[in-house]
Amino acid sequence: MVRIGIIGKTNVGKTTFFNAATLLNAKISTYPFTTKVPNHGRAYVQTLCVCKEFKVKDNPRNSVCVEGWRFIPVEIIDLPGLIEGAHLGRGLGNQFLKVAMSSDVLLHVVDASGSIDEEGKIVEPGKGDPVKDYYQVEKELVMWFKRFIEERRKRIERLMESRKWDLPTALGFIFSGAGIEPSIILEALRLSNLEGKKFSEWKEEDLEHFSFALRQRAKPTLIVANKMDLPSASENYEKLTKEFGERFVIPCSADAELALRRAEKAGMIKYVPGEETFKIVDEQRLNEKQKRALSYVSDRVFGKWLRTGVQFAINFAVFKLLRMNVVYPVLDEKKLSDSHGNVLPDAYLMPPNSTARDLAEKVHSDLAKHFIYAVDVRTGLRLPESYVLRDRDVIKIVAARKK
Ligand SMILES: Nc1nc2c(ncn2[C@@H]2O[C@H](COP(=O)(O)OP(=O)(O)OP(=O)(O)O)[C@@H](O)[C@H]2O)c(=O)[nH]1
Ligand SMILES: [Mg+2]
Repeated sequence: MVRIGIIGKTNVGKTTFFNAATLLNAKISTYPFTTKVPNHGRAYVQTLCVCKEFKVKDNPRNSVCVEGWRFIPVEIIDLPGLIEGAHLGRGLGNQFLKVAMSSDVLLHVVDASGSIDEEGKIVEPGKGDPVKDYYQVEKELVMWFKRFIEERRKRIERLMESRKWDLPTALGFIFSGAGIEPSIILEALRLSNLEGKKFSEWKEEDLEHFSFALRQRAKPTLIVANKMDLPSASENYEKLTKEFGERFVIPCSADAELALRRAEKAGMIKYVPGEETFKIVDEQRLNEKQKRALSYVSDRVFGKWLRTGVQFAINFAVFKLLRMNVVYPVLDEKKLSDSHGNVLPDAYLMPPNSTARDLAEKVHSDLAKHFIYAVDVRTGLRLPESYVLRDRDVIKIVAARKK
């Protein structure tokens, strides 16, 4: 399953984002370091389902379809807040940096309203500096990589000597727990101009440059500018987009999304996460406080930023940063069903350049073993096992019957 890690300083709203995305009740508060251990949960990435195009009523099994939107599960991890020195074990230490590094993609949440100071304590909105906060946390991540290699220098050298491995292979082995492939390591070596340099001769600054490059290449990251409902956030949002580019900064109000999902769960409103509107089911059933809260969300979030940003950030991370494609395997190409008659039962997230064979492998290893060919259900064309899957493909896999 795709794994998304939520990182950032303390009190920026990581747990609020996590709760909104998963609708769990992990502890939220204005005290610094409320979250003490990582919370794991299930969130969903949203894509336009193919059911409308095929004009069928689907019965999803591994995912959910709400009004033509397919929601596919992903794992999301809420981490304790990071502070300066975290890589050395300061604050809650570095044990959870390892958890962050096991994610495929990171959401770096910052407090765009500037309501936290350098230590993460709540201050008057506008006083804090989210650009500075971002760099502080980033530095910790780079230092974590550096320290991780530093502590394993001898081991890396031994691996290269005894197994006759080149450096990318040895480092790939060391970083296999973090899911970093040798090809990424090679890219980082090139980026830091260290491709030709002997590892045993690396200086401190070489290690630093390489760690910086590896951090950039290994874990694609989206900046979530949170607390956009507060007035002081607009100015900081501009600063953030100027510094990091508009594309990679998502305006967000995690608090608003949490309120909407709770209201939806209680049957007060109709709201599909990711949509740019919500509807009150029955005005009479709301008390004054609830009315005020919903109108706050309407004015301060939807009116200004179109959406709360929670679902958008998850979608962007999975589809734009990881470039995942959604593929629907079926057994019966006429009914678009599995063997039990479930229509469009599964939607899989497939990494870029995955093939028909990779899909077979994902469905069942037997299907891959006895693979004969695949069929593009839209066109009826036969596809070889090397066919590169595209987004929204509906695929039937034909395998030899087991003897
Ligand atoms: N106005 C506003 N406040 C928010 C938003 N999101 C979170 N908050 C508030 O920010 C404070 C901190 O939220 P948490 O979700 O506990 O923050 P955290 O980043 O998980 O903090 P730690 O676990 O201590 O690292 C709480 O008072 C939240 O209600 C938002 O979108 N808008
Ligand atoms: Mg928290």
